[in-house]
Amino acid sequence: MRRSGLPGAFELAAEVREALAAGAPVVALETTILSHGMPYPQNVATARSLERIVREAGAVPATIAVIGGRVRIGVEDAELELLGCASDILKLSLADLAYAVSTGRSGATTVAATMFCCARAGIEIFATGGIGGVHRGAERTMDVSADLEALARTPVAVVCAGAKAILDLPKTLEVLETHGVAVVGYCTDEFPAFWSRRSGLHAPLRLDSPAAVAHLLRVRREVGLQSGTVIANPIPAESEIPPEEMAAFVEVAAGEAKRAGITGKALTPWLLGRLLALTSGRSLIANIALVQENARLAGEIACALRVSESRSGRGV
Ligand code: PSU
Ligand code: MN
Repeated sequence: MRRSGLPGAFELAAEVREALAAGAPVVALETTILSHGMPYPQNVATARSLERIVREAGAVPATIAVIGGRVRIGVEDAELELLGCASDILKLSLADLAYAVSTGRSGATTVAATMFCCARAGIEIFATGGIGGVHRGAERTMDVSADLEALARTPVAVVCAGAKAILDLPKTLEVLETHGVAVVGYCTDEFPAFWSRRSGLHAPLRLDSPAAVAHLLRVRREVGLQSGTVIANPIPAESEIPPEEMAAFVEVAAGEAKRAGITGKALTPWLLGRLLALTSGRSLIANIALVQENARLAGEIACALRVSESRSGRGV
């Protein structure tokens, strides 16, 4: 991946720049989950814990956001706080990233925008909660997350807990397959459904160790595939909300959203907020547990990738 010629709007934190230059493992973290996916102050505490977990795994965290029109690859601790509680933080997907830069605004990056920034900066692995996908009723609304478009054309690996059950998961998997995205169940044959370990849907591929995932990523790069990889890591069993139970809550929230006319980029945050209330906070506890687990696995994969590279004599 090229790192040279990083656009002027981009700013790498010193630690991230040094790690990338030395070929040390780096894991990117997105910020929409922080600004628009969880309430304050748990969101900021979670964002901090993710950086700590990535470090404990032996990698350097790079939390990505736009601050005052600058695309920051690695933000300051005080900026995590700002992203977590300021009311004017934009939700930035591919359509809005350059707008935030051109107007000098601050915004949190979605999976799609974070992947784009990773590719520009030369970061190969990033951890999040769940990817966006095809929304229920998309045959009417055409609401398909730009995350799928980014996965189609960005060679970055996204470690997630599958896709949220608020989406149409079968259609989401179909679109990923159409676009040549490698979807890997991590230690599972089933595609996980975010708050639940099971979805009833088969995971297209399966791998069982960070080393095996790292090897796949290396081969994908070597053969020149330009699409992304989804590493679907099920939520830890002790934190999950069983699928049957979650389905009832999702049904209620989705019905309410439809009646309230919530559409577009407001829909995902709105549904997450409603589910928080409907589950009496359980959805948030589950969300925090799964994203922490994903940060840990992403750190391990990033380290394994470096080991496999130095063994092959490729280095960076
Ligand atoms: N996962 C979460 N909370 C979130 C999201 C994912 O646990 O808030 C965000 C991600 O940033 C993802 C975005 O990219 O939701 C998808 O939004 P949309 O469906 O509008 O593309
Ligand atoms: Mn959408």
